[in-house]
Amino acid sequence: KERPWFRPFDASTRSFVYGLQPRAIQGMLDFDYSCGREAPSVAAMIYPFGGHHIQKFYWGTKETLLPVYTTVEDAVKKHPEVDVVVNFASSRSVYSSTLEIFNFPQIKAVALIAEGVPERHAREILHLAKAKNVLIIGPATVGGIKPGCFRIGNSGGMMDNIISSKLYRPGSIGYVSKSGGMSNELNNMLSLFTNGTYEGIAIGGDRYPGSTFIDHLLRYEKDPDCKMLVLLGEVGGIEEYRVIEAVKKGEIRKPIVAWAIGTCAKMFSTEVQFGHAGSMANSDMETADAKNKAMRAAGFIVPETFEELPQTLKETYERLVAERKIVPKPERDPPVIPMDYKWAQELGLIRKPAAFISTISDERGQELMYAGMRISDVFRDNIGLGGVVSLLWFKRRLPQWATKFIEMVLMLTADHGPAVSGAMNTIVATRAGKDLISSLASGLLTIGSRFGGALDEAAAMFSSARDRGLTPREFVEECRKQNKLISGIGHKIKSVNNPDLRVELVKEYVIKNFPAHSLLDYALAVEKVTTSKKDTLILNVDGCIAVCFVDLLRDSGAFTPEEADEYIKIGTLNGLFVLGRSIGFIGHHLDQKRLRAPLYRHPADDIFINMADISQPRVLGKMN
Ligand code: Q5B
Repeated sequence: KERPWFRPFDASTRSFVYGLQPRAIQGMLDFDYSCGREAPSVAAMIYPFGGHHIQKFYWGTKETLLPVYTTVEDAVKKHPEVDVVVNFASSRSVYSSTLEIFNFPQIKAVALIAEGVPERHAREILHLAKAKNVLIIGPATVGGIKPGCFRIGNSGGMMDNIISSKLYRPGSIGYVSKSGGMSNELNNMLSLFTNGTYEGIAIGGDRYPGSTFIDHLLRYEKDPDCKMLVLLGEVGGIEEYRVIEAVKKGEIRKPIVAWAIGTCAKMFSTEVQFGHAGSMANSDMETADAKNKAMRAAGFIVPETFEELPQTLKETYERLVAERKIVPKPERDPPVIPMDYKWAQELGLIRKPAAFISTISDERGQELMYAGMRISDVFRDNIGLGGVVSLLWFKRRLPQWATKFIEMVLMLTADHGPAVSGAMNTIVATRAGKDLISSLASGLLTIGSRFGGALDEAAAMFSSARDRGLTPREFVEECRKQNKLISGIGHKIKSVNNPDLRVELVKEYVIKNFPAHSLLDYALAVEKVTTSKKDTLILNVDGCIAVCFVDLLRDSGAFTPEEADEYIKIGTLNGLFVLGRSIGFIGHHLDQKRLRAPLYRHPADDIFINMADISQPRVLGKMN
């Protein structure tokens, strides 16, 4: 239904918000809910980028969805009931977006929030709005508020302010000011000294606002539900004089309390520019003092000082009540508005156990931290990849001989040719058309107790045997009796006569640099026993790295015995092979891509296919 011209907003007003402003929209919806509105005042958002989609908001304790359209045309087609746009477009795009909005006659009011709109654009918008009979509020404003009905964007401040200023229900006083901040002051004053705000508009502080004091005061004058007017003017401009004219002509008859801010300007020896673009007196009549004097002379109710404004409001209101022009309604209890979880948390009102605990890194501060070490210090101290692994895996800085050992392991295990199981799978996956991550994952998933993933078990088996006081021979015997292969022993192609030089390098480094290497010595004694049976049963690369790492954990002085045991138990050591070999798997993937290698199909003659053991196909259930 059509609203009367003097009442552009009521409890059924529906609006579009131009721009992605989830916080402001949530604020509008919370206000609506507090007013007891049936439907949210925001019907949709308009945002030219990112395509049509929907966004989720709270409606009280429940959730609701709002569509996002890319054009005003689409939004208008879908929502013929909407007649207000809250335009959050920036100063750069507010002109073009407002012109786009003007193409649709169903839009009767537009609030322009942007600051710094070029005056030429503001004047053109103003001119076009007049021609099209569209009410413009702003630019450079929070907008305004109609208690119990409609809130423009962030007007009225946070929800606790809305509730304490009783903006969830209408009062009887209509005000107009320039500043959004002062509007909040007025809302507060009116809630304390009168029955509250009926409607409040902040026209914005620019020199060419889309609507001025007089436009809104004439509306309030006509609106039978608005009983008393307040004008909060300021130094600069002559808009207050247009209101004086209207009062003089009898166009405004309702009692009007007024004050022009900026009376302190006379205390300065030079002309003062206050916060707003238009708040500077260019002539004597534009000073706040001159305006207050002229308004008083015209019959406005003007206090002597701003501090007296609350008392003046109170007296005027009480007179209207006494004259039965205002009949205060019984107060209703303020609505309970569910508080946003984040906000309640910021206020320290609620607590919740965290679902996750993390103790190794933190990116929330100014600088990324690895186990308490700034990333800039990681580079300043040149701790290398081994140092980073020691921070992120062990949450401590290990001595250089240990970090160098970690780097050595990563370099040694980086690759062992294309024929090993993991590289093969990476290559086959790549040739089947898989991407880098899938091909790498295919290779990594091949790492197991026989291939590359024997470190953890080797560490556990060798240290347990040694800790239990078994001689190497007893250990080998025990495994044989249990029919158990010794993890870390044996290799497909390496042997005593064809030694694995990687293992030789590790041994050499450890013997030279580690403070102690008792488990390595024990493993080498075990190797002597196993290779005496078969020369391929050498201490392999997995086994050698594993026992040396146990020596590192136990004898570096950096770990307690309990910590050392825990790292073995929780499966840390296979991580070394996984990390190192990822380098090689990625290399194989890139290699195959570069070679444009086609799909691989294994030759069938290389597979012995035998179904001879299946005499008859098995039939499950009854056959007709
Ligand atoms: N026998 C590695 O097997 C391999 C024995 C054993 C006691 C053992 C095997 C094994 C434990 C797991 C392990 C890591 C499968 C290997 C790696 C990374 C790599 C790979 C690359 C790279 C080799 C022959 C005879 C049998 C067996 C006996 C074998 N292993 N006895 N303890 N551990 N090791 N994996 O050669 O009496 O004849 O029946 O599982 O440490 O993965 O380069 O390729 O960098 O990528 O096929 O180096 O040793 O030997 O299974 O035919 O056994 O020796 O019981 O005895 P083979 P099999 P018998 S490093």
